Amino acid sequence: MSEEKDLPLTEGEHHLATTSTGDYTGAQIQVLEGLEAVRKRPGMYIGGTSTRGLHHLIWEIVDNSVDEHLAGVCDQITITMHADGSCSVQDNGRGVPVDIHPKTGQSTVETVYTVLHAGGKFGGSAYKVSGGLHGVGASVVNALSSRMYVRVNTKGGLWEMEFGDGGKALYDLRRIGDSDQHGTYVRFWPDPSIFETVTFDADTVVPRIRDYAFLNRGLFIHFIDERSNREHRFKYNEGLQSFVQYLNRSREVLHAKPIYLFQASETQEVELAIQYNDSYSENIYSFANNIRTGEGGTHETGLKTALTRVINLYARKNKLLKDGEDNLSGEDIREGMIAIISVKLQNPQFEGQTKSKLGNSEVESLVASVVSEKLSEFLEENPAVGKRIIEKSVSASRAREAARKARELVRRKNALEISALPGKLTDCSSRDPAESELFLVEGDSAGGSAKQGRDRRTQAILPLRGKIINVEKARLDKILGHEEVRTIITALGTGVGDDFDASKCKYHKVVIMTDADVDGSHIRTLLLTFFYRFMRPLIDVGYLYFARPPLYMIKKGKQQYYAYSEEEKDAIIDRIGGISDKPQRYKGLGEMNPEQLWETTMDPTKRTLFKVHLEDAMEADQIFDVLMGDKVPPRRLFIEQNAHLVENLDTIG
Ligand code: 1YM
Repeated sequence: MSEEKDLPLTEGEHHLATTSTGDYTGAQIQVLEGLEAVRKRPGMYIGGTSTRGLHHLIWEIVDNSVDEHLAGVCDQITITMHADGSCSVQDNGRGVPVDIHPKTGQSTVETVYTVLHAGGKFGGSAYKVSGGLHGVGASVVNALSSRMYVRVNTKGGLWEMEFGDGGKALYDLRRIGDSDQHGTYVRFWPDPSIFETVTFDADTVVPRIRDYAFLNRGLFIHFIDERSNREHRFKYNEGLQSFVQYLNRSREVLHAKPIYLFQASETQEVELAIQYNDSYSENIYSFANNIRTGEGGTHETGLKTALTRVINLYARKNKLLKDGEDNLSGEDIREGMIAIISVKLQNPQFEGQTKSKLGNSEVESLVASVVSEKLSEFLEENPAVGKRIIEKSVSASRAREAARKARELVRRKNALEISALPGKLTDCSSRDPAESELFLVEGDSAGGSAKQGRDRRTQAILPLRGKIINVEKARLDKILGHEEVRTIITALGTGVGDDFDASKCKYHKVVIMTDADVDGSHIRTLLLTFFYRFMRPLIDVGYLYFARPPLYMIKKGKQQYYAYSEEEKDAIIDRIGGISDKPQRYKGLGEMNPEQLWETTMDPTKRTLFKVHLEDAMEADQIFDVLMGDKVPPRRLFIEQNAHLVENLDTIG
């Protein structure tokens, strides 16, 4: 890929590393300015300084190791969270080059970790494919770390180099021994003056590591959390086949063996796995060069077009669709389908609002032709599977017609009720969606407190009684028969499913406010699943939030303190020098009076809201299947693994 042009040094300049007097050279000054820019505006490089941004650091480093795997020269990665708060990543790739870089006059190692570059690797490369956005992040991680240590095994030697204080080299790269190994080890200590928190969270990291292992078959990834002695090893020789089976693990599948297609050439790869289950939802997970493309793109389009064509052709040919009958629609064919498509290309183009949509036009026809050819083959060889898929599609098509009528009915009813607001909604007075907020509140008593405590102008309250319907188990027509769900749809004013229109949303913040207990998290999961399945654009545009109610109120004398986590509670008690009584633990939102609820959870100047991201919703969808699916073993396993998170296990049934 790209060469020295990417370096922010002008053509033909030659810099010496240091002058004999130890003054800074021009090159060093540029380097320091570059890293300083990262420290000034971390958000531009890693998206933010919250816990999300913090974890981003890990992926920036891991991506370089994964790139080595893509180049075919690395099959092991170890990621360790150390007891001192640092994180290290080790691979058995070629090792970052240790020679002097012609442009900077410094070692390539130093250059990689201190020079910001725009994209692509330096120094030419033997890459078949690469993340495209990747390989640029090592210096960013260094800039945002208070310390970084790099060790490289290459060319018969063992080398090390260290940086401190936001990326400043502490010494030149030095050879410290001989070695017959090859690989790179990087350990970094995130800078606490940059990040809101510097505590890595294993639960955030592990699912993503698992995804990496699924997407890169044969790659062994070892995760170690030294703080809790937790350890995971991932390696999937079957790649996406294993991935789709994993995603379906708590569902009844229509065919045991996934449909699996793979085609690779020198410069590109298409890998696809499909497995149908007995649910009514459609899930396509797409990736380009290991990056999740949540907004879809040309690979998804190619897949959908070819799938619809092949299935219809097959159905006609085998008389599963009669002559007078209409073709099956794409949606009907995709009901109950989980598909994972992963493409690897030389120059992926990422587009869209969140740069998560694949734009390369040539990929559409590539994927379509792979699917057409290989799927037809598969169906010829597995007629029983073909028959099942088509039967399911036919029944989906009938149900869709019924749902259309039901929706129509809901719409007409609304019109008749003079845009009647649902009875339980206490609306805000503002009609400006940009400043209006809707709180979905668990339970009537909390709803009551919220109504009294709220800002009447901008905050609307909708209390939800009991649990909302299990949307996984029902098609849209059934779901619309459920009052709690209809109320939400009417309140938002957006329509639902195919009719959903985010631009009609009356509130630009829809805040899910549930208790901090097992029931609360269950209701939250149900709601998230509903939004994920039937109002996904609401998540895409960033209108969906969680409130964060406190877990404890701590009283000392006349002073009151609120704690939002166990650690915070302990810290407060420490700070105020102990307490006389046991701190009060809130059992639920309903225990808070209106003032307390306002000041801890609703007041825009004090509260914390979490924006729901697509991954959260996807995860909820998964957790939900595990909790509610037909299969017992995964549910038991989940409960056992998460027992430490919940207080009262009985409630999950
Ligand atoms: C724990 C993190 O960074 N591994 C790593 C990085 C590189 C190479 C190998 C590598 C790349 C190339 C040639 C190439 C990088 N090299 C560069 C640069 N692990 C980790 N492993 N030889 C080795 O791209 O051609 C940047 S990253 F620019 F120096 F080539």
